[in-house]
Amino acid sequence: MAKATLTRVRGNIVEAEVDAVVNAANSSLLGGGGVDGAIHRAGGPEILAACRELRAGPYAEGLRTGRAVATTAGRLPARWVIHTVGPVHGADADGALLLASCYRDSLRVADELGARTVAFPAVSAGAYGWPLRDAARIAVETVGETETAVTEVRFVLFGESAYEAFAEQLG
Ligand code: AR6
Repeated sequence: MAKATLTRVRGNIVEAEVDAVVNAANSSLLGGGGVDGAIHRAGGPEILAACRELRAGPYAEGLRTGRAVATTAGRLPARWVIHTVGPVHGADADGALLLASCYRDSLRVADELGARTVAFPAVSAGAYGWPLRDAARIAVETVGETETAVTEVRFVLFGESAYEAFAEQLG
């Protein structure tokens, strides 16, 4: 095990040519807006079908905040989607720990899959209201200190301000 190389690009995560893309999902695993909506739209119905199977089986209660689980990536260029549930900003005293856990658990799942390249969005920094600068700091610090067989973690940022926030953390 080693540490991944961290990179960042502007763009739409559904287009990322990586082994696995991470989805900023919600605990229902049944879709939503933002990254989640874009992934299901571009990846097609196979992803939702796989999520429904998870809900019918081991994830009957949904996916807990801070945890991650993988499905097929359907028609996306990636092989897998790793769904993780970020914390809603301000909803939990240990929200920062939960946000760090999203990155750590997603990398654990990536290692189980044998994924070597993984694209992350800025989890929790959209609908869930996490301030971008802090979201970027937690993302970069956590990935930077996690032992993994993943060789590249690519942060795929939609807006200019998200890109700048990650650029500042990555130096
Ligand atoms: N590619 C890359 N980044 C994106 C994309 C995209 N296609 N679309 C949005 N972003 P969000 P959250 C950025 O709201 O805060 C959903 O409804 C966005 O600008 O997707 O974790 C889920 O179902 C922001 O910087 O995720 C949940 O209910 C970041 O990605 C809830 O939203 C995350 O924004 C999760 O909220």
